[in-house]
Amino acid sequence: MKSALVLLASTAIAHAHFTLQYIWVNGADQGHNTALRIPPTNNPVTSVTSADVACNVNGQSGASVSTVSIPAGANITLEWHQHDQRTGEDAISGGHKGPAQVYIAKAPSTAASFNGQGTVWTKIYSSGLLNPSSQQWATDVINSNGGKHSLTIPASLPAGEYLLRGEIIALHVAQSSGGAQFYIGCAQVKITGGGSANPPKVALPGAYKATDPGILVNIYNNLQSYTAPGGAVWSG
Ligand SMILES: *[C@@H]1O[C@H](CO)[C@@H](O)[C@H](O)[C@H]1NC(C)=O
Ligand SMILES: [Cu+2]
Repeated sequence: MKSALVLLASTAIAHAHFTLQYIWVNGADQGHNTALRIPPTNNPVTSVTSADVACNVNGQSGASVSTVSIPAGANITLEWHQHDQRTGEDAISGGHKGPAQVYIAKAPSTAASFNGQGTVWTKIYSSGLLNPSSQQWATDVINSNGGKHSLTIPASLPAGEYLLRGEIIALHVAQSSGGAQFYIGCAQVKITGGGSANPPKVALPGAYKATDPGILVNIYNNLQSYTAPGGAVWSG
């Protein structure tokens, strides 16, 4: 009995991955999995050249997924968890350290029919190594905040339907090529109001290389600075 429990516990640790499970709009929780393209498992993507880098496994369409309305300039919160719902366990297991980033891509027509492929993604949020002396990462703050982190949708973003892509990169085994773990979740959103900006865009896959200093990196060697992959944040 005891050894079975130990085995169960170690299995849980080995699979302590996570997914994006909730989106909040101006402080209002939209509900579990609402407007989100749900991957089949909580496993990370590890190949930066895979089409799954855009919106995770099975993430190229969302015909049965709703699209949530968001006013431009709104405060959005993304909430991540290891397992379904808010179980009370750590949202992200403590060993998973790294940056959180958010990108947005305008759909040619509906968000539900958009595959997110091509040079379509604008980075609107990035948080990485926050305190080198304590080695505090964005993931540590998200974990202590119940899996949540917030950002502003730029007010000048044009109205229309978009994919909003949250990403957390876990770097605990990133000292080996292919070791970085990309946790990705896409929400289908409809931006209302907005402006006429034409923000810079990158392709995902495309913008990330396996050898980028933010992807192939040893975080256990008193790292003093960290450059997340995908270029600069555009804030409108
Ligand atoms: C955004 O909303 C979250 C959750 O309601 C809140 O904690 C945070 O302070 C807000 N951020 C801004 C910039 O208003
Ligand atoms: Cu994991």
